[in-house]
This record gives sequence, C-alpha cells and structure tokens, in this order.
Amino acid sequence: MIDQLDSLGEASLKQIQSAGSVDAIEQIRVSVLGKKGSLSQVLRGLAQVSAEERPKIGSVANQWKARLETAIEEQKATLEAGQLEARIKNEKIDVTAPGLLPHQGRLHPLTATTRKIVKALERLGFDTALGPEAETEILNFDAINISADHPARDMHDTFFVNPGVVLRTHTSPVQMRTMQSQPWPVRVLCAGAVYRCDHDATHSPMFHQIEGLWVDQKVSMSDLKGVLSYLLKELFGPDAEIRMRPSYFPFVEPGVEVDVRAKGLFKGDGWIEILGAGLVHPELFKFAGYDIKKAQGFAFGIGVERVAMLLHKISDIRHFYQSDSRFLSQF
Ligand code: FA5
Repeated sequence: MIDQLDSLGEASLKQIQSAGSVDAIEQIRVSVLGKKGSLSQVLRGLAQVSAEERPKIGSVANQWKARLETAIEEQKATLEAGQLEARIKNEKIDVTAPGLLPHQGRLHPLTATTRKIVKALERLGFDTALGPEAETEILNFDAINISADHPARDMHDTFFVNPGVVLRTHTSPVQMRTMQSQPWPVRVLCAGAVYRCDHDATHSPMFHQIEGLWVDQKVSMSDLKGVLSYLLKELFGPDAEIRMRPSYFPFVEPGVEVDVRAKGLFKGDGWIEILGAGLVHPELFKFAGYDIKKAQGFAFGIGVERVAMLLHKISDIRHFYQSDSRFLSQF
C-alpha cells in the first residue's frame, strides 16, 4: 500500500508541476485530494490494513497530502505571478495620452445678458433693489398709477395667485418699494422674472426685465437719454444709436418707447424697439411720500429676452427655457 501511495503521489506531483493554468491545478486538486479523489480513496482502504501497519501507512499518506498541498500552492503562486506579469506587459498605460476634458459649463445666455446690463448700470452707480415675484395687486398696479378700472391693466394679462396677490407683470413695483423704503436721491436697478399670460415665438409667460430708477433734484429727459445711450452702446457696440418715440405708461409722464439701431441688427428700417421709459409720474412720488416739487426722476424697463434675442439672432424665445444642450452649447 505504501508503494501504491508513493506512485500516486509522484504522478500527482508531476501533474501539478506541469499544470499550465490555475484552473488545471484546481482540477488536479479535486481529482487527488477531493472527497472522492484518488488519495482519499486509498486512505479509505486503511480500514482493511492491520492495526500495526495502519499508523505507518497513515503517516505516509499524510506526508503525501501535505507535499501535494504545498506543491499546489507553489504552482498556483507561480502561475498567478506569470499571469500578472503578462497583464502588466499587455495593459500598458500611456501616461502621455491626453486626458479626457471634463464638460465645461457655460453661462445661460439670459444670465450673461442680465450680467452685461447690470454691470453697465453699476458702473453708473446703480445699486441693486429686490422685490417679490408674488406681488400685491396694489404695488403691481394701483400704487404706480394703474387704478382698477384703468385700461392699461388689460395690456398686462395677469396671473392671480390669491385675491389681491398677482405674479408681478413687470419689475416696476420695485420702483415703489424702493421709494417707500428710502428717501431720495435713489439710483437703483432691479433684475428679475416677471409673468404675463402671453405666449408665442417672441412672448413668454415668464420672462425677465431690468428696471432702472433714478430720482434726484434735477433729473431730466436728457439724463435718461444719456444713460440709455450709454447702456445700449455697451450692449450693441459703439455705433449703436437710440431714438425715443412718445408712448404711454401710466407710471411715467412723459413716457417713451426707445428704439435702437446698430451694426449687425437688421429689421425693417433698422430701428428696433427695445424698452419703455419716461419721467417718474408725480402720482408715484405722492404715494411714496416724496416732495413732488423737489424730486425729479426717470425710470426705464428693458426686456432681457428681447436683448439676448437681438444679440444672438435667436428667432424663438422658447429656446431659452428648453435646456437643450445643442442650443445652450453655442454660447
Ligand atoms: C413695461 O413692462 C414697463 N414696466 C416698462 C417701463 C418701466 C416703462 C419704467 C416705463 C418706465 P412693456 O410691457 O413694454 O413695459 O415691457 C417691457 C419689455 O418687456 C418689452 O419691451 C419687451 O422687451 C419685454 N416683454 C414684454 N412682454 C413680454 C413677453 N411676454 N415675453 C418676453 N418679453 C416681453
């Protein structure tokens, strides 16, 4: 039986040492040392051996078991090291290859346009004022001279939040909020979202305006023209010209609509309407508690989408709100 064990051990040892893969070794381990393996079967035959011989044969069998197990571990380690080396050789990392560029975010064209307008006005000394988007009907309309039965209310297709509360239809209520909260002189701008029930290729139910208000002792139409001329040159280039046409807004008197003409802007005769403006109506000064004999001021309101559409030749306002990366990545 010892001879049988020795020849089984030698043969298995050779098999292990010549195995070419970790899988092959595992198969050998199962076929020799496994429960139904050849060595285990020989050991099962120990029951028929005399009690004298049993310890000797048992010890030889255990020695072979230990030798084979060690051989298996060694051959496995050698094969695994070889596999690793081969992988390292084949899977070379090219450290000189250019890296993957992370996707670079950009400013939304409306944010960029708003910042451009705000920066230009800040250079003239305008401070930022804020007001809520859900505004009282009084401040959105009554306080700025648009009484309940005023036909001008029809021009603003209003979204009502609650009785007496609307989504502001323009940034002009911030004029009144500012004048009620501080004495003149004031020079503020207010940028923000406004809402009107209005939608087509050039009108959106939510859009953005920037309001300007300047109140001081001697403020005239020529100051207004100077400020707007500077602002529109900043936006559309040094050749931009402005034109004022009489218009009507209840919160200013006189009121004007301002057109711009500049290189690269084409439409009809070249003049494009860009904003509404005028001298602050005395009724607003009265409501705010300003002395109408002393305070003078002008106000204007500009549509951010309108400016961005002209600057970038965008024909449909809805592109701004669709988050389509094909559109946004162009800016
Ligand atoms: C006003 O809203 C006045 N509050 C502006 C003003 C302020 C006049 C201070 C005088 C003194 P108007 O309704 O014209 O005015 O709107 C101003 C600008 O907002 C328009 O020139 C236009 O560019 C833009 N606008 C108006 N409605 C929409 C809309 N539905 N979608 C996108 N832009 C709009």
